[in-house]
Amino acid sequence: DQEHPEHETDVMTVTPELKRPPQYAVVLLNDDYTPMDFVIEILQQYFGLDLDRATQVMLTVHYEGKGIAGIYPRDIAETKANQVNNYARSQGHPLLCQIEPQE
Ligand code: NFA
Repeated sequence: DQEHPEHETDVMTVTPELKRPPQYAVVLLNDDYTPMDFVIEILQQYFGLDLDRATQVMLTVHYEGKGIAGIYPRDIAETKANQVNNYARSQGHPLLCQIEPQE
């Protein structure tokens, strides 16, 4: 191992991936009809953002077309996206939530 010092580095880079599952971004998509206040409430209630951060993310979605509400393991990301889509539909809003694998 004197001749192969990269083996130590391999251990340090591989081990953390065993502890942390693949991460997925829960992404909100812009539309022309969902009220801004409704999106802010979603971000606070489902993703634990405070009012200032929820407002920032809502405005990013509004002006850039999409924005990340939170990052989670796949099962949690899927559940949150489904809950948001179901709740938005139940309130008569077209807001869409999707998940994207994180690089
Ligand atoms: N674009 C929506 C509006 O002008 C607001 C909105 C923001 C919708 C973020 C969806 C997501 N009322």
